[in-house]
Amino acid sequence: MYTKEDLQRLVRYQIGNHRLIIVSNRQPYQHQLVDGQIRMVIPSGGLTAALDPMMQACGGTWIAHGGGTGDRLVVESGNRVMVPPDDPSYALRLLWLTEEEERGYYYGFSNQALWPLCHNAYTEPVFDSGDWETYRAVNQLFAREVLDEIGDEPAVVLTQDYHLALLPRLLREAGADIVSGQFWHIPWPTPEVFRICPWQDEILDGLLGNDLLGFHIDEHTGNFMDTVQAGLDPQINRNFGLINYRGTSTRVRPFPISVDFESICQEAQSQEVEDEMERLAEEMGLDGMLVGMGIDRIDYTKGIPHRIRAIGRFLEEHPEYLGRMVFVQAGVVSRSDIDAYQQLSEQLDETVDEINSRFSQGAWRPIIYLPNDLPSVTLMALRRLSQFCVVSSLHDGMNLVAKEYVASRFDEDGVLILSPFTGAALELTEALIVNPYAVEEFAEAIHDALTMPRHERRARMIHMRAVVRENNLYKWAARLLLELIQGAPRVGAKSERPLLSSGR
Ligand code: GDG
Repeated sequence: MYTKEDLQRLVRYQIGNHRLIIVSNRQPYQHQLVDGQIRMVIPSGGLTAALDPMMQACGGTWIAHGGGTGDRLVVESGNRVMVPPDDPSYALRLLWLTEEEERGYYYGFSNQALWPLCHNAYTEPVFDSGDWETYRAVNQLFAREVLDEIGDEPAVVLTQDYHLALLPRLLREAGADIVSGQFWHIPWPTPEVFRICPWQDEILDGLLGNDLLGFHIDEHTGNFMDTVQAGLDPQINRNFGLINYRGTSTRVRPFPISVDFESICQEAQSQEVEDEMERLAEEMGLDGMLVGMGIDRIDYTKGIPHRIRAIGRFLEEHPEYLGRMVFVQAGVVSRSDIDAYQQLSEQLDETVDEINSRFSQGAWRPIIYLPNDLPSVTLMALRRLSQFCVVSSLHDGMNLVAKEYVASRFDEDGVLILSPFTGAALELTEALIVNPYAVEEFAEAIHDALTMPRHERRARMIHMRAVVRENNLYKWAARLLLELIQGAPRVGAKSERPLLSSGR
């Protein structure tokens, strides 16, 4: 099993005297001003959940948008603050955006154009030229910030996700001594889908400014190469995953992201989680109940209404479970400034109400819906209290919720119901794989989960835990960094001085 220490060694000895810089839209630690007090908030989402443990292991600098109301009050010179607060191990450097910039770049082009474009979830992308111009301008702001951060030092820059598709080309054009990699956390669609984007060529050109471009799975790397082939005039070597374009080459590879298996497994066993399980069981009336659960950012790609409808169908088909089973849907509301997300929230409220009023008996209701940003101890207690967990994404790059569930079940119990349209389904083959659009099959999968014998649950969970333990987050980070370094031999030179210092 690959460990945090292995990753630290790799960074220390392989990256030479290069600085390690991560760039993303979202920051891993946000500061909010609440009643005159500064409160630290860990934003929910897969990207930060995965990369914070990596940065804690490696050190370096993470550049991100300072979107918290209290962020300006905590930064020191150079807009930097060391994080995490209780064990500072890397520097967070924040850049500021105006409301208008955030609206056009983040809520606009990133999340109303690129996000729906890359997910087959049937929400139409909105291509607004004003948003696009702002997206370009904000990518330039990020580029200036990166160049200022590295000065004339050599650096390994790992750009994250779809908010910053133009950044790598801007960095390359600046001529700095940068080895540039990018990880795309969401799916990449087929060329037929992507070509509706009026700025397809600029986006592809931006991404091909990278030395290395990573996706979760083969299908997305293949789709990306097909899109480049159809849209630009590149030379592509599919056997080597290599695209030559404008005189330089970009390697395109799959890197299935993961979780910090050991730390989740340990956290799940803590006394704090035991206490929280007792509290929740009492507060929600879960004692003696069969419990199912889902945890998601409330997003239309996650298939949440589909799973609520499947619970309804299950109760229709199996009325013997009335009064005996509760499904808890937790998760934080996100991007609520966008119409499609407001509509989803309304639709979810209605669907939950409808199922609850149809099936409730006395004080018992089948669905408990908690659209709140819950603390991780509560989520962990829910995972442990549940007989099954549902991940029913309509389309998902990977889905970390599925892997977190597996990592937390140190008791080798619990059933995972998983959509085949997640990257995770390729690894977690012992889950009950079910199409979220097929309501009858979905309802039967819930029944199967509740009636599965203990020995089968155990065998399946042991298998999935071995997969997540082996392919953990540190292995993901190491593979990504190694691939980046190996493609850029000049980085390998060992340095006598401490390598990735966390600040400047
Ligand atoms: C993108 C890709 C890819 C959720 N609600 C709460 C909360 N969460 C945490 C979960 C998990 C994370 O948020 C969600 O991660 P996912 O991977 O499921 O999804 P996205 O945010 O869409 O992430 C995805 C990922 O990037 C990584 O590459 O897997 O495919 O879409 O960690 O536990 N955490 C807290 N409160 C909540 O209410 N604290």
